[in-house]
Amino acid sequence: MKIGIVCYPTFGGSGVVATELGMALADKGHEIHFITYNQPVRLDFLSHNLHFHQVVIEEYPLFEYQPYELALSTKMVEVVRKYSLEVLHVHYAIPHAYAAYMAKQMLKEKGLDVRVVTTLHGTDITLVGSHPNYKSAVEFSINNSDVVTSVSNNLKETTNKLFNITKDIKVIYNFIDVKKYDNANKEECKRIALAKPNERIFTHVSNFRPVKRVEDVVKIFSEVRKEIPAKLLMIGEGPERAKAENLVKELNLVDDVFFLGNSTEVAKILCYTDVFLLPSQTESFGLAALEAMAAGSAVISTNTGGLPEVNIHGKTGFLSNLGDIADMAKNAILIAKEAATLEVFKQNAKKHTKQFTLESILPVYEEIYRSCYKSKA
Ligand code: GMT
Repeated sequence: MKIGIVCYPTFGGSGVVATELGMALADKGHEIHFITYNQPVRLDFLSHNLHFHQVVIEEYPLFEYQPYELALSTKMVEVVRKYSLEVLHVHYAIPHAYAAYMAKQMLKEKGLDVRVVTTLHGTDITLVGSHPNYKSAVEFSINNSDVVTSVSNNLKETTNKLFNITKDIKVIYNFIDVKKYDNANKEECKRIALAKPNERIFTHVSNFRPVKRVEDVVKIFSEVRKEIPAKLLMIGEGPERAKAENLVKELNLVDDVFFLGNSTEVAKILCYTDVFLLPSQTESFGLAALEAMAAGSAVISTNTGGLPEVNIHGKTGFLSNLGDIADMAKNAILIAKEAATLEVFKQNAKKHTKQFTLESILPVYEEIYRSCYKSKA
């Protein structure tokens, strides 16, 4: 099949899912065209079935804000026509579903019928999409997509609560290529480079936006550190990083907390991890937690959004109320203190990820594209 994929090319989870999906589809012989403003960070051009079309925005002094949606829908029309694409799969509703609707209408005028699949990822619904500034446009573009999917049951329920949705939303969980995270016998996983043998390694990976509550990560670690020798790895960049670094200094943790910035080698870093910390305000799914679990880390998270669908309380880790630092620290210590307990949680976490494999989720997306093809015939 010939499919256009539209996503944010950055380190965010929606871009990662879109990129991994596109690469896996190309491996299976489908012709995949990424349409976005930069090459997606995890895009690896190993397949001749993969193409990237850059959306270029010309700066014009009249515009304080450049009209990205216009350039994006124009590029979608151009690529669909040139490569005879049948489906546009847009990840993250804002502004992608809206731009896809416009492209579809423009193509209709030229006698072409492209199908639009919209995948809702989280903040496009919860924090941004439902804001009065965007709500009508987001609702309209969801209802006018041919197929709508969401990455968790919780996100589906939330979407139906916040908007007047007339379409059925199909839940398709996020997935990972578990092979990429399987560290058994991996030579490069030399945790001794970061921690002493008696120290536990805690990790947080995010884009350091306020929703991730990175200061809570530091506070939890500070409590843990009082009880057990440990190190904390902070992976990612974003607006809250400086606050987290200041807190680390204030709490005298500079020797135990490392800020490693953005990384394209998350799997390598996760191989050292014992416990992953994700105290988010909300998380539609928590792909970062799933990646950590696949590498064999237990997870301490909040119980918000779709996190309970990924992190199983008392089995793969623990869930706590938002902001309950004491409870998250207590649970982290319970997991990490004794080697035998830690090992049980780590193994459970790894096993649980078998429900979210690329092999099981990819055919579900393929079936959706096929249904788009069939309904056109
Ligand atoms: O979490 C972020 O800040 C990035 C964001 C995105 O859209 O790139 O992630 C959302 O989509 C991911 C992939 O589906 C989910 O795993 C994340 O839970 C979700 N983030 C939030 O809901 C805050």
